[in-house]
Amino acid sequence: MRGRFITLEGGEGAGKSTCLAFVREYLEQTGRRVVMTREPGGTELGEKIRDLLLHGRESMCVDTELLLMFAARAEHLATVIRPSLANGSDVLCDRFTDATYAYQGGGRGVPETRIQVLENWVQGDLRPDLTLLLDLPVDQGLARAGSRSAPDRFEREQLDFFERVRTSYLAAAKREPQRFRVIDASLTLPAVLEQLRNALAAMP
Ligand code: T5A
Repeated sequence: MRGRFITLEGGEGAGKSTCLAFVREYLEQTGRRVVMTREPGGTELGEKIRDLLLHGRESMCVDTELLLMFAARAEHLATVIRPSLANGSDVLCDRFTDATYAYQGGGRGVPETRIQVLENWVQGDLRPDLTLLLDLPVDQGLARAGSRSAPDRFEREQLDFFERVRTSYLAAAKREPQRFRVIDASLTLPAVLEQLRNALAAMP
């Protein structure tokens, strides 16, 4: 039986790292095998691309950024995601194509139709079975993220960029309510984990 493809999304500092560990543990306790991975990255080549995208010193045009996201994704799908799903493992992925729609689409202004072409090309008909969207006001997320190490290329963006990212994520969740679960990530950690538990328990 094919595994389930579960993605975690959200703006900066939404608490994904904290929540991923919880989701993994929950799934394993219900007897599932779990492959936890992330985007951009998840493969040796993908991690090199991630480094260019997050920490590259050269400026980068928007199309280059978009294509690098999908180049890393193609490798990730071919060598990690598809084989793991095929052998029955659940794949738990820290960000996926919804992040491209939110950051390159909403944030950078790339037309959705252009992203759709790449999505269909690279993924075929593969889409996540469940997407957990950690939502919180931008200023709150940035305050949480700000207490960490030096900001990467995305974290150095301005407030309005992150507002567009959030708007884009929420619009996607509204368009596909059967796939998305919006989690109020502004609450305390126990309250966030409770929402995640409910979303996972309702999963077929
Ligand atoms: N990107 C990615 C694109 O532009 N396009 C794409 O297609 C893809 C796939 C890297 C960047 O790439 C971009 C988006 C990103 O900018 P990333 O590594 O996932 O992606 O980047 P971050 O969003 O920066 O992820 P982080 O792991 O760094 O942040 P988290 O996981 O959201 O936040 P986390 O868990 O470290 O929490 C932040 C702080 O808040 C606290 C935590 O303890 C921590 O200190 N916290 C809470 N505090 C109070 N209450 C709670 N409920 C809390 N939950 C967590």
